[in-house]
Amino acid sequence: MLTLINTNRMAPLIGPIGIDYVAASAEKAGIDVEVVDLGLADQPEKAIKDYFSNREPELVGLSFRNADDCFWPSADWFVPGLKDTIKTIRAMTNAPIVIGGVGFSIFAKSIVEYTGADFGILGDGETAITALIRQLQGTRRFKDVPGLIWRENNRIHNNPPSWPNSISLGTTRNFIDNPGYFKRGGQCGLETKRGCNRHCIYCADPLAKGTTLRLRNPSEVANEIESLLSQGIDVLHLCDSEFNVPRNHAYAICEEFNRRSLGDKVRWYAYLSPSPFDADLANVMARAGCVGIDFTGDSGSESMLRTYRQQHSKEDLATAVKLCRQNNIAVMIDLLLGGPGETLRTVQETIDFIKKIGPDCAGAALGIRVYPGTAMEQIVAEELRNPTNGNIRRKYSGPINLLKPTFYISRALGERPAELVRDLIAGDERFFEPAVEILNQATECSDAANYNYNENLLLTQAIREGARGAYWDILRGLRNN
Ligand code: B12
Repeated sequence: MLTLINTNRMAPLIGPIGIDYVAASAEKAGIDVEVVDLGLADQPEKAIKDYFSNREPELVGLSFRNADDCFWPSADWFVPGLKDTIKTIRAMTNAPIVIGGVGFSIFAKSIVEYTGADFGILGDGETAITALIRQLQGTRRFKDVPGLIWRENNRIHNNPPSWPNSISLGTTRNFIDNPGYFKRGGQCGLETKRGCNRHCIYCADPLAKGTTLRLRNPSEVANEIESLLSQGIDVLHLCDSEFNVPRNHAYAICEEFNRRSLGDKVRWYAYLSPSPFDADLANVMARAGCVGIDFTGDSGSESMLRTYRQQHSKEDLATAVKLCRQNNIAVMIDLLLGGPGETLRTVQETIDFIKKIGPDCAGAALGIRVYPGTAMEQIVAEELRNPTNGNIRRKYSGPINLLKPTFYISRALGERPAELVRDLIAGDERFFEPAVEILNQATECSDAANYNYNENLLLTQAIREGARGAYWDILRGLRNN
């Protein structure tokens, strides 16, 4: 038997859809699966102890979604909590422990090392988990399990993950309590594809999800929506890195939704790149039920867009906003301020530009979380050779350790970059402002301009009172009241 444990308790709660997919795949392979959901448990430690007091699984799988909250100056780090959870489980069972999940996959080997877990699976879990169980039951040829991190002779080995050309996932979505999550989280998720073939300098998605685009059959995706609808879930957030990459797949998905008139029954949100995005795509998305798009805008300065290796231009952003307006789609632009080469002038240019093109809201995130294996890591390594480098922000001391939340904010923005950005925003309520850093502590931000969803009490309360939708859209509604 396989026991899968969800470790993500961040409120508002997000359903652990990775567990739904992995569990469905293991069950299809003939493995008994049980799920322990710490996200829904009042007392997680007690839930673990109660469960293992009368169960002895062959393998315990932990799903680890967020390694940290990726938000400066909060910089909340969850890896030590994962280590504690593993300690609690170890005290109750001798079963081997494997960790998976997107947060895990970014740092796979380091997290296995740090937590003392037996195994980890980098990337897709569906086929890998079955392969691992079969090896545990048989010849223990661990090198045959795709993406497996494993220990032998006091060394930790890591197998290359497999990123198959296409993926087929379970559509019944009945291993986790999706209705419970819908009630507490405001929206549920699903994927139409995996992987991202772009090269943005800061992004961890290619590491955790692979660079090969793996598409799902549109009819399978629509079946999944119908399963969720039958559970009473009619507000969704797609979990693709960028829904419109590739554009024609997004179009085909929407056509299938339209063929089944799903647009009349569900409202959904998605992350998109500002390019490729055209009138036909905007129109087919709106008809298919899309009510809100969060664009990876990054910047309104052409030079910063090139630095980030984005493929879109400022004009693409302006067009994207216009097309959303024409199709009644709420539009959010996510900014990433403070990257290499950012100055007061480029920030000013960005904020002025966003004000001019007028999205419904814009997230003014300040500070780039530096991930190992990205181009940002190389830039930081290069810059650290200069002893006067002042671009790194972190809450820990000692050598730079990218497993811990480590951020980059261009020192050209001065000692108080958040204040500078807030001054430029000048109270424009469409912006979610960066939090101010006070004496190395984050301010308690409890207003609707707080765009960190980590333990966001205002959001949690709004959802409890019936709000549904993407978090930015719920917060936008609160600000407009
Ligand atoms: C969509 C999304 C959101 C949506 C979620 C909407 C929804 N209804 O689900 C919203 C906007 C709400 C959101 C919020 C946040 N997000 Co987010 N989000 C994503 C995104 C794009 C997809 C996540 C997803 O569901 N993927 C699909 C599922 C199926 O994949 P999966 O969970 O990885 O599972 C697979 C494998 O990992 C593995 N697996 C999973 N579990 C297990 C267990 C075992 C045992 C095994 C073997 C395998 C395994 O198999 C699964 C199937 O192949 C990812 C980036 C990405 N491309 O993944 C970021 C991402 C996960 N988010 C991230 C962050 C930081 C956050 C926030 C903390 C931001 C904030 N400060 O507010 C919050 C956290 C919210 C919460 N309560 O947890 C980061 C985490 C980075 C990190 N440092 O760890 C990511 C990676 C983005 C990034 N690159 O920065 N997010």
